[in-house]
Amino acid sequence: MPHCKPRPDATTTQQIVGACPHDCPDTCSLLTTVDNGVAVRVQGNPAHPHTDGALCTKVSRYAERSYHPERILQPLKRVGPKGSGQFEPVSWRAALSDIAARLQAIATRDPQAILPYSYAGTMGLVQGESIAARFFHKLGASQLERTICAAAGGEALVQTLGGKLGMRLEFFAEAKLILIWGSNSIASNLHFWRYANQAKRQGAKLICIDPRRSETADKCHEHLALLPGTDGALALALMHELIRNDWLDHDYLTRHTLGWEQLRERALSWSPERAAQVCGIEAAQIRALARDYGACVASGEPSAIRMNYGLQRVHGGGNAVRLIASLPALTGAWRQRAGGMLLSSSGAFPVQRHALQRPDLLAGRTPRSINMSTIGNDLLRPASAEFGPAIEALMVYNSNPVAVAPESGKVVQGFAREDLFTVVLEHFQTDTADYADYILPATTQLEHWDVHSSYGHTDVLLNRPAVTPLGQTKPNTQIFRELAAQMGFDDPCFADDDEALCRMAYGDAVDFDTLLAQGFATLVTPEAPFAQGGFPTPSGRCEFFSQRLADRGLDGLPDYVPNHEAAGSTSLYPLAMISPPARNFLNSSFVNVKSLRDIEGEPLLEMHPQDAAARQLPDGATVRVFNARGEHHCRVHISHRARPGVVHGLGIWWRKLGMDGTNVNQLTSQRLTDLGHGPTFYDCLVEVQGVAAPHHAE
Ligand SMILES: Nc1nc2c(c(=O)[nH]1)N[C@H]1C(S)=C(S)[C@@H](COP(=O)(O)OP(=O)(O)OC[C@H]3O[C@@H](n4cnc5c(=O)[nH]c(N)nc54)[C@H](O)[C@@H]3O)O[C@H]1N2
Ligand SMILES: Nc1nc2c(c(=O)[nH]1)N[C@H]1C(S)=C(S)[C@@H](COP(=O)(O)OP(=O)(O)OC[C@H]3O[C@@H](n4cnc5c(=O)[nH]c(N)nc54)[C@H](O)[C@@H]3O)O[C@H]1N2
Ligand SMILES: [Mo]
Repeated sequence: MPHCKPRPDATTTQQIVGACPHDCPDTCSLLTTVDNGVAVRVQGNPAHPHTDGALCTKVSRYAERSYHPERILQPLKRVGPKGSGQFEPVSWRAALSDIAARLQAIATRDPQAILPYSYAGTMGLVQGESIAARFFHKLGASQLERTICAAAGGEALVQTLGGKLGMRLEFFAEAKLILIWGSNSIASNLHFWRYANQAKRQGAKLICIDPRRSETADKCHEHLALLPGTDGALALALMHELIRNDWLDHDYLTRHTLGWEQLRERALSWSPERAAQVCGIEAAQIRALARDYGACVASGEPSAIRMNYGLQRVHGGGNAVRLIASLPALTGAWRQRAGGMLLSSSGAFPVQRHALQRPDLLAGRTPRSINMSTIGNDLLRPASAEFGPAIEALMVYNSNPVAVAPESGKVVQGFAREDLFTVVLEHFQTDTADYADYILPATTQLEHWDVHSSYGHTDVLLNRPAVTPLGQTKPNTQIFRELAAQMGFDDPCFADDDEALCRMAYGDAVDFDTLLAQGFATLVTPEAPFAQGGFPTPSGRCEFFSQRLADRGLDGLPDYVPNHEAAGSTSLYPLAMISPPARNFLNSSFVNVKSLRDIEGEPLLEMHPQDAAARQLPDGATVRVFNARGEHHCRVHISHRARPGVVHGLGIWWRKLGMDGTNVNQLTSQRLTDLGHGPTFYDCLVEVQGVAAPHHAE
């Protein structure tokens, strides 16, 4: 731990402006107080309008995480059996030369047997996708299809609106109706909630659409607790009501949309009664929602939708997002800056990906792609003509797949392969690092340069290092630079330093001096992006009908696509389980920070009193949650946050910190979404039984 003695001498205290690196729509501007070379406090930057001087609980503990006594500060080499977590320290030189030799030997046979595995442990463009991407391009390694979070919804936005674009965050404050759809904003999009609350205080109505009665649902005027994966049916019934009552903007529909006649016909087959049956709610609730949404057409008041990725982690997630993203075009809500919808703003950022990642280093090779959401299956696949070589080496950074990827039973089996060579770049000995041959110690956001875009607002942020790297840690970029040198990759682009990479990320599109001076810069984007149409689709219209999808043999028109594992479809597993984020963790990050873990307590399964009574489960009972893929033990929490038939296993615990060395992903499946090849974490049926208390030996 840092020595935190108060230092009266003000000259030793500095404040450094940085950026929160986490996978969250908020991308906050951070102010780190550095006292004599030690970061003692991390706060929200009051000068950044969206951050407004406030951080979530977890990131306000960022210094505790960086100086954590269990932080990995030197390279480690495996000494015990795979997965046993036994390591010994090794020098950087020995580690890198052995890793390079092992990769080289595989690459000589077929570099596609090597797979990078990374996601958004840091969202930084430099530590996320610069030198590492160049390294794997030069090597000719397999490419990773990065689908684990937002692939279905992302593709749905592209096919419907033409890009990951939507309302500007700040204008939600002026809306008169806000539908918060598939999002627990208070837990996972706190800085949006601030604007929604402002709107609420000015008389706006807030409606939450979520199977779980979340903290956000508690604070909204209405809550529709539909069954998981039924949002498409709800959206179609809303359209049905908008059509029947003529709550439509005909001029907008004619000028700025494609496929209205066909969509209209489909929606007319979705009466509120039909949808109510599918969604497990009352038809009257659907009519009331349509009345609220449709009222804005006559009154001219702005209606806004904040979707989040929670609703697209099911089989029909892509189609559901296509339907919801279509709604503002029916009512013409896009005409106003406080109307329309937002799922992601990331498409607004002019990131110079080619310059950062240098795909030209592939030199004409076209390696295969492996979907990160099916890593369990793919690690167990033998070589074949269709698949190519078996995966022989895995380089993991910015991710904890053993905890976060679906169907952990298979993932663990794959990582445990004795013939798999695994290198993990990490801050901590995570569940994944336990299976590494080498763990390489990486810097945290307090110790390196980076530059960030956002998927919830439209500001670019710069992160300056606040302190020097702890112990022997190095930034991801530096680790891959040194590995490239060991492999004899001498292209000059491997020498680009991190500050140069930060400048390169946006080229001339963002003024770097502004970033250096204040830490953030706002993109110039239209206030109401689709007020006059101008959708960046092939037709220039909001595409209800997508020729691009039809050309792929898919339905060109969005529809309700039922879950792979629809509620009520089997008596063996009668409960639908969703596993949304816990408020004090960020995916599996922060689970090892004791002060935060203490708030979350232990892995819990929220269950409705009726479902608990049917199973004679008292509150706090230890239960076994199971299906054909596996079982997970945790404690049941009887709670009105759950509706009958749906249980919630809040995520994502480290397996080794859980009750029986598993987490909820022991139960989730590797089946994919309708669009984007995404995972279906919330499309998962289970049964729950009490576990007898452990027998005490006398
Ligand atoms: N505190 C915290 N913040 C986070 C994260 C975290 O782990 N912790 N994760 C971050 C990440 S990686 C992401 S991608 C973002 C967004 O991540 P999201 O997962 O979208 O996060 P939430 O906004 O919590 O939204 C999930 C909500 O969707 C609900 N939901 C589940 N299934 C359905 C469904 O079928 N239909 C509908 N309508 N709702 C459903 C859940 O009950 C939950 O309340 O949040 C980020 N922010
Ligand atoms: N059941 C269930 N599973 C889910 C989800 C769910 O809702 N339910 N959500 C899914 C979603 S939306 C997502 S986005 C994924 C998230 O999955 P991941 O992207 O794997 O996210 P984390 O679990 O936070 O793991 C990130 C790891 O990166 C490390 N890290 C952070 N910064 C750095 C760095 O600078 N360098 C290096 N080398 N390492 C770093 C952290 O220490 C951490 O262990 O999980 C998915 N899994
Ligand atoms: Mo995510």
